[in-house]
Amino acid sequence: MSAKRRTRPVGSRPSGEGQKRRPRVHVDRRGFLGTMGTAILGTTLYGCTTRTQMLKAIDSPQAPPEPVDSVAKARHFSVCANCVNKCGFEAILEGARVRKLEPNPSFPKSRSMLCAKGNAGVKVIQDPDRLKHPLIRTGARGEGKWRKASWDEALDYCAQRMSKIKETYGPHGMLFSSTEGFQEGFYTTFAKAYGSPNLVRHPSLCLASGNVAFFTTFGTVPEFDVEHAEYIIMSGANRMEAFITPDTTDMMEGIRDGRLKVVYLDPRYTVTASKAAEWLPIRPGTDLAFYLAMANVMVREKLYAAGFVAKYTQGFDELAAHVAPYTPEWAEKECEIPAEQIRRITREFAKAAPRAMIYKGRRTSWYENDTQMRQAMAIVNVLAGNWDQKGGLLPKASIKLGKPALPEFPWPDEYRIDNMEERHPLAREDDGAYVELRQQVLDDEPYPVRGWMVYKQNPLHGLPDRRLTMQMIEKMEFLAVIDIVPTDTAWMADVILPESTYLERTDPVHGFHAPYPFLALRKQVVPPQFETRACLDIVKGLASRMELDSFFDYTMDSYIAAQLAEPGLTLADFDENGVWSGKKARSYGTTLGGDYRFRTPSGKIELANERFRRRKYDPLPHYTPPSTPGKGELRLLPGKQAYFTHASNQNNRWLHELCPENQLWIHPAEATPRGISNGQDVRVRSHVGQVVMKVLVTEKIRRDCVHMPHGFGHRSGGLTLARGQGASDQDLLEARFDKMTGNAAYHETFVTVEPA
Ligand SMILES: Nc1nc2c(c(=O)[nH]1)N[C@H]1C(S)=C(S)[C@@H](COP(=O)(O)OP(=O)(O)OC[C@H]3O[C@@H](n4cnc5c(=O)[nH]c(N)nc54)[C@H](O)[C@@H]3O)O[C@H]1N2
Ligand SMILES: Nc1nc2c(c(=O)[nH]1)N[C@H]1C(S)=C(S)[C@@H](COP(=O)(O)OP(=O)(O)OC[C@H]3O[C@@H](n4cnc5c(=O)[nH]c(N)nc54)[C@H](O)[C@@H]3O)O[C@H]1N2
Ligand code: SF4
Ligand SMILES: [Mo]
Repeated sequence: MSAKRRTRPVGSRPSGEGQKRRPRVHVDRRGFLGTMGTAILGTTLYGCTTRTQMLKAIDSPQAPPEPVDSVAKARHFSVCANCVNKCGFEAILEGARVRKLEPNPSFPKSRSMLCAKGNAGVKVIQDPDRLKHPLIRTGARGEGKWRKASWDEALDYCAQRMSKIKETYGPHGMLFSSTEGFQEGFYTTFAKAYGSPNLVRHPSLCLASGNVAFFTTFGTVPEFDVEHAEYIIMSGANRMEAFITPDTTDMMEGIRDGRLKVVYLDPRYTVTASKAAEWLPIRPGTDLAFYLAMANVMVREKLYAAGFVAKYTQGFDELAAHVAPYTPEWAEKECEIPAEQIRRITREFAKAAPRAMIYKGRRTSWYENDTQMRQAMAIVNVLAGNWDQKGGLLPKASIKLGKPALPEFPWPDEYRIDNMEERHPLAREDDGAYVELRQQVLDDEPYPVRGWMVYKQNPLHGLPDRRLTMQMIEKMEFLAVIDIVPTDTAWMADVILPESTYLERTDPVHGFHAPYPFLALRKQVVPPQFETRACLDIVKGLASRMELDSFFDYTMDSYIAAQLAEPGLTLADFDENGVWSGKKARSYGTTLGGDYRFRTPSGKIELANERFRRRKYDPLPHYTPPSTPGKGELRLLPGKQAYFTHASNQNNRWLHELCPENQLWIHPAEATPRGISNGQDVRVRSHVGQVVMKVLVTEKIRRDCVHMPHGFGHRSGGLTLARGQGASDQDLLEARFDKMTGNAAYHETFVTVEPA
């Protein structure tokens, strides 16, 4: 074990979710599709499902509604939780039953959009497979033998086991992991109160590298004013299928109205590619070359915003010298986009500036040099002078909320097992680096971790190389999962704690940044079904058994009251439409003009990155070519589908019927010589695993890669619809990560494909 070090308290670094009948609310096909918005209708799921299947699914009969009192009509505004976006909706009830979810047009972020997943929220409550009461494992791990337990019994069991872990291995012997959600803060409070430094969240599987690159350039992670942009260049940010509100809607409307040109780079012809003015089928892993060449052209042809650069930025001369060799002709050889096209696009982009942007994207867990690539994107934005301008990049604005006072968290007696401070000093320490953390746990390095609690996360599907996650699970003396359905990870647990779904809970008030700061309330629509509880009640139950009550000296009501006290609001402020906002418009230019000091070492926007330099990284992005495939190998590119959120709703009945399984996309020129024809089963092999799945032979993908929609191939015996359908990319992906931030690198795996 390493020498004991006294470290700062967990979470101390602020850096860097008698009845009359009334007419039935019948959810017919038109109704279901009508609320999904144009973005979804544009989403033809290639090789996923047929139109007939889709209509059949939408027409699926529901249980007949119970008779209701026609006078009982309440407005149930709340907030979707089926993905990170948290769109607003209004629930239509019949009696105690949720019949339909409609978009809430007053919700600034999502307006009249509620996607297929959001609509299918109705089936989240009604899912016959959902977790209904606490379960304690009786058989071998993964055998699927459980006994139903009371909450008292399950919480006693967890508290005893967690206390035992603390006694035997110290508080750092317990790992807490979670993915974002409005109640996640209660869970992380519990983890810190317990005293473990080992809390790991989803950002190192998702957006850590992009956030670090933009944060260190601008001193904040900007918002992107897509609504007012006229020219957007984006790399693989598949906004028409991987939704981000309001960007998806703003982009759709901008294109529809002819005021926005989108240039989209992706080795795959996605739905976003189909809506873009230009699709550039870039060679995978070479986007950095493209952006360096853009910077080269802007500097050489003096297309950059010279006044802005002189006044607000630092490092221009260094950048100019750095990008001099990165000409479009050089880039053409790397990314296979003609030099003249790069030059023309750069000129158009500069002309449209400041209403022009390089869109950062959200999932940036791509390659091992991802931070450098995103830094180049940030630099091109700086050269365009779009900072704090209409149609450009804006500083994040928010409404400050209050919080009940908490006691101080205990000092952990060990440092984090993933040693963020030394390995990834620029990434957010509290979020951790999941891929490396898993390896450290497997190696007992520098100390053993033998307990793991998982909240709202499915590590067997979220992390690359499932085998390693299984090994980590097998190492655990205690594994508890808090979820709403029996996921693959839950299936391996010792104890499963069922949370009430988002429709059954009131959550803390949430502050949003886009399109302008506003607050929203996720308000309980129906009471909790079965023996389920909200996260706050679950962690309170644990805390009270472990003498940690002082961290939870509040109820949901008093917590919300403390939040609202700060802006001087009450719950009544949300009555009208579930939303509160002060000034209903974006602000521009708040950081410009005066003596504003950017939160960077130089106090300016940094073209040459001083935080990087201080940590001995290159202050400017150097190009490294992508890794090369072995003979007959193709690069595996995972990605999202419009109907699913990661691995979380393939078991939702409506969504399952729309698309029961995933298919491997392969170009005909690669399929034919391998004797592969459309629809057949193929064996896909990587250096760490293999799967058998159906194939989609399509010209919508470059020859040098294959694509596999993420989130399928479930194995849990509790998921009756999703189990055994399609294959999981995590069986194939290697445990690679971005060197600077530790963010997973999901696009660094090569596979072979052959008929099965
Ligand atoms: N190969 C590959 N891997 C990826 C990605 C990829 O594209 N390809 N994407 C990455 C990205 S961007 C991210 S953000 C991560 C996400 O990784 P995860 O967060 O693990 O993803 P999900 O599968 O959405 O898991 C969320 C879990 O929360 C549960 N849940 C839903 N609602 C509730 C609730 O109210 N309470 C509780 N307690 N649980 C709830 C769901 O049932 C589900 O099991 O995955 C990453 N992993
Ligand atoms: N429907 C739906 N919407 C979602 C989610 C979801 O699971 N489902 N998840 C939400 C979350 S947490 C996130 S992080 C975002 C993710 O949003 P995105 O990042 O837009 O989603 P992905 O599908 O993971 O995008 C990866 C895209 O990059 C392309 N790509 C791969 N390699 C390269 C390359 O080298 N260069 C270029 N230019 N492109 C490449 C892939 O072909 C793919 O189309 O979506 C959010 N919205
Ligand atoms: S994008 Fe869809 S699933 Fe995500 S919050 Fe919005 S409606 Fe819900
Ligand atoms: Mo994500």
